[in-house]
Parts: sequence; C-alpha cells; structure tokens
Amino acid sequence: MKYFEKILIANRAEIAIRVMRACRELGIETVAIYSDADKNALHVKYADEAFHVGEAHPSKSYLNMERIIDIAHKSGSEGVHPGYGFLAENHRFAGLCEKEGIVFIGPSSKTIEMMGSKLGSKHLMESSGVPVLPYTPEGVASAEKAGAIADRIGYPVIVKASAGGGGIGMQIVEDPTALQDAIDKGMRTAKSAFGDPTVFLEKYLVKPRHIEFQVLADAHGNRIHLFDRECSIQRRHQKLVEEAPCPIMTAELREQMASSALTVARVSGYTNAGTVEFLYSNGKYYFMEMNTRLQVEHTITEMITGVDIVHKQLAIASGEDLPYAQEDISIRGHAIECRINAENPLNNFAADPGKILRYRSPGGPGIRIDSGIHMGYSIPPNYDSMIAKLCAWHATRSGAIRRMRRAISEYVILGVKTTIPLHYAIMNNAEYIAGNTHTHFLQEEHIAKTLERYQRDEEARMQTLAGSFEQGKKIAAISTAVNVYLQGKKQ
Ligand code: MV4
Repeated sequence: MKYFEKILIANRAEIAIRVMRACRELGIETVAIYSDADKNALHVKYADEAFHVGEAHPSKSYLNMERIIDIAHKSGSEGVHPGYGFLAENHRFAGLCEKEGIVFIGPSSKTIEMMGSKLGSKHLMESSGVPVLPYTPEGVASAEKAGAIADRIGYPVIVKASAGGGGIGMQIVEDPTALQDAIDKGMRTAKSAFGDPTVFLEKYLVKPRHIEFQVLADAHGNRIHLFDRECSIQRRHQKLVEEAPCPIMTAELREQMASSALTVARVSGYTNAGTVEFLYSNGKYYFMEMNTRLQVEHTITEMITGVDIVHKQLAIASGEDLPYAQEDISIRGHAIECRINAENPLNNFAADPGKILRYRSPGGPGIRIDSGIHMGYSIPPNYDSMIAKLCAWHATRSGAIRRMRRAISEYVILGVKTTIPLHYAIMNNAEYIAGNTHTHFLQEEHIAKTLERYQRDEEARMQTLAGSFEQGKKIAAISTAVNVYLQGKKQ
C-alpha cells in the first residue's frame, strides 16, 4: 500500500528529506520545490522531480501558496506535505488545497483555524474538562476592566496574543501598575505579527516544564497517543534539547495527561499527526495549545515507539484506518534530540551561516541524524539556522545521555559555529542528568559551571588527540568558543 502515487513536499532541508524518505520506502514519487537560495540543496537532489518556486525570501517562495498549488497541479501531485514552519499551520493554505482537490497531509483547515485561536481553543478545552490555567475569557484592552480579573487570578500574570504561539507578543506582568503598558505592547506586537491585536491574560507559572503528547487520529474516529516528550530546554522559544519520554513522568500523571491529550484531539475534530502542549508545575498540568503539524522532535517519539509518524500521516491522509489500538503502542527505552544550529552559543547565539569545510557525522548503535547538509555545502542565510538533528536512543535514560556524549564527540563540523559545545555541556550537567529541567534552564548559573568543567576536560583530551588534525582543530575551536562564552558571562 503506497497511499499516493506522487506528492509535493512544500518545505526544504532536513524535514523535506525526512518526508521524502518515508515516500521512497513506500514507493511514492516526490516533488521538491526550491528557492533561488536552495538550488544546490540536498532536498532538491533527493526528490524525483524539483521545481523552482521563487526568490530566496520565504514570502516569494516557500510561502507562495498560489505558486505551490500551481506546481502541485503541473506535476500531477495528489497531495502536499507541508513539513513544519512555512505553510504548515496556515488554514488558508490547507483550505486552498481542499478546494483544489489536492490532499493536504495534515488536519482539516477548520481544525487548524480553530486551534490557531489560543483563546478559542482554551474555551473549548475548559468546557471539555481539560485543565487550563485561570484566564480572562475575553480579549482585554484596558487595565481598568481587566484589573479586577487579574487581581482574582493573582500576579504574576502573562499577556498572550490569541493569534500567537511561540512566545510572540507575550508579556509577563508582576503587578497592577505594569498591566496597561503590557496590554498595549502585547496588542501592538500581536497586530503587526498576526494582523489580530486580541490579547488575553493568564496566570503566569514561574519556571514550568514544557511537556507535550504526540497524537495520531484517523478520519474514522480512531485516536491514539504516542506518549510524551519533555521539551523544556529552549532559548528564545526555540527548543534546543528534547527527550522522550519525560523523565519525571509517573504512570498516574501519564494516564491523566494522555487522556486530556486525546480529549483535545477528539473535541477539535483532529485528524492526522499533532501535538498537544502542556505546561507542568508542582504536580499539575495545564493545556497550552495544540500544534497542528509534524514537529521537529517527532524523531524521538519514533525512536521510543517504533512508529514511523510520517508514514502514518500519509496513510491517514489517504483515508486509511490507523492500523493499531492504544494497547499496541508501548515505550521502549529513551531517546534524546540535540538540535544542531549554525549559530554561536558563545556570542548570544548569533546565526553563523556559511560553507561547511569539514563534515563527519556520528554513527553506530542507537544514533539517528536528520540533516540537509554535507561537506562543501553553503548554508544560506535566509532560513532557520537548524542544520541537523542528532538523536540518541538507549534502553535507559542514563545510557541515552552517555550515547549522546559519545556521538557529540564524533561530530565534526568545521566552517560554521554550532550549538555542539553547548549540547556537550548540557549532557554533562548534573541538573540535566538528574532530570531537573524547566523552561529557564539555560539561564541558570549551573550551565556556565558545566561549561567550565567541560573546557578543562576538553583541554586534557586535546593533548591526547593532538595527532588527529580535524579533532584537534575542532576541540581547539570549542575551547576558544567556551572561553569567549565564559568571558561573556562575567561581564
Ligand atoms: C506560559 C509560561 C508561563 N505561564 N504561560 C511560551 C510559548 C508558548 N507556547 C507558551 N509559553 C509560555 N507560556 C503561562 N501561563 C511560560 C511560557 C514559556 C515557555 C513555555 C514553553 C517552553 C518554553 C518557554 C519559555 C519561556 C516561557
């Protein structure tokens, strides 16, 4: 069963390749699109056919709905897989596909639109018995009116854009005197980022955990979850390290959260793969939002469940039944993902695009790499800085951490700065090893301490590895980078 003869992948880089890999295994032909900046990109070479879609700027290429639909028709593609980012959560694009008789490989435009309203989806989940944080049921514009509710909720509160997500327009408010300014600022940001100024208030949780559940739902009312992921380690709302399952999950909490996640999927009429995002603090969890797309970190769920999520997306989109029931899915072992970004962790994570001069990727037992780069490839400056996802699986969490350290030690990327040294520091951090993560983990002092120790270890290793030119050069680069980072910390 191959579900489709041919599909178009409306994305680029590692995620486009990930989708095409599933297609090739199934015998589905693939159509790539590429911008001016991506003429030499790996996803173009991997595809069976490739079409130029426009200029480098996303609005002229990967976001150009009409042009993409046009290419889908011209190439005879029966479906479009949007990957993540770009058009993946654009209900108008999903609707356009529906209208044009092209299968959008994701949920319905209606569900995407409904979940796009953070306020609307909170109403629905609250009335369906899913825990939510105390909030203002309507949009707020004046502190005069919202102040009474904020008093009742209790400070600190957070201002959030209803059309938002990903942290844009968010403002933390510590006391009533700061409320009006925060609402004004939130509304301005929301208006310019989303064209919708609606903001609401919610109880603010200090240093919560971000825990999410992967769900799959077919068009015939079958719904399952693929367990949980812990995604708290982030910077500026970009996740850096994820793991599955969540290290503090208990059987009881998992049962409750999974049941809530499946309720979210049911009441939203969800189909295809999606993620239900919760915040967790002091033994309690709260629904935040649903991501109506395949996520970057789906890989680690695949590693612990053995389910090929992209394969299931294709099956569901073609009208197939989910081939299993909840009891058929279990967790096997533990998986961690490190996002390797072409940026300098020691210079405020500034993007560092450019040419890859040396590239050697890890391998061996339990390692998975999803990437769109190779030696000699020039990373264009126009897009996201994530260049590879390094995932490690092991029967145990501590084994997965050790395996990740081993894989990192094998990874050679020269020519651009990357987040690799930071990942090594995290994998050696006592708090991380103990499973004590939260959304502000990277702002804590202990990370700097781990980097310091890591630097000493690396200097010792450099002596023994001096014979290996590439390794020596790599470690020297890391050492220098760590120094710069620590100097930055002291200022
Ligand atoms: C919060 C919060 C604390 N309290 N809401 C950030 C993006 C969006 N998905 C929700 N976010 C948060 N909402 C309340 N009521 C803290 C965050 C938050 C966060 C959440 C998940 C992952 C990383 C984060 C980093 C900073 C803040």
